[in-house]
Amino acid sequence: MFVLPDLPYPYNSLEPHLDEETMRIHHDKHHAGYVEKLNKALEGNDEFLNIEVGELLKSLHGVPEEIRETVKNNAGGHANHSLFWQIMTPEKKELSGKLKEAIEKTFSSSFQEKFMNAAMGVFGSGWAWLTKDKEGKLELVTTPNQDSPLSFDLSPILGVDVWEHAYYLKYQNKRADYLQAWWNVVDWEEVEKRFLT
Ligand code: MN3
Repeated sequence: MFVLPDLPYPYNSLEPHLDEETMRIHHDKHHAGYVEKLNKALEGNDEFLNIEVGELLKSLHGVPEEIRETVKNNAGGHANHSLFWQIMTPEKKELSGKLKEAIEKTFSSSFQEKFMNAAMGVFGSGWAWLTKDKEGKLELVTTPNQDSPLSFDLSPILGVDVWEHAYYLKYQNKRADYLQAWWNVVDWEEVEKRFLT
């Protein structure tokens, strides 16, 4: 069975950037819902309940067709949110080291602007990602709904949820304000760790 991971910090600890109520609903209702629906969809297909969610997303073609779309959406929701909680922190962390070098080499000095543009450009619900491929090459990608870069053989190392449920309570329709605030809670140490593994 897939299990909802605890938030690695208190619900209110990302304030004022991300508010407690949003974090509670987002984690306890939305993320929990993906996990619950994923387990339910896979009832009777136990071989898929005992693998990592990332492995499941890479092997969707093997999932019975009648549940494949439900599994894709909810496994994606589970994997995407599990990463999202991990790459945020209440402690201010700066981009540095090997990741900083790689980002500057790939995107020159305008990484943040390019990432923001990608996130602002997602029409409707979805995610913006910084990914690395098998050669370690960085790329900015966006996915609709709960699609995961893992399904395209890309490892997400940073991602931001631009579904309205991620920001509407505090920022209403102002996605740009949410994204601007979100940079303050990005855990660059964790992102670099993911880049180097
Ligand atoms: Mn979400």
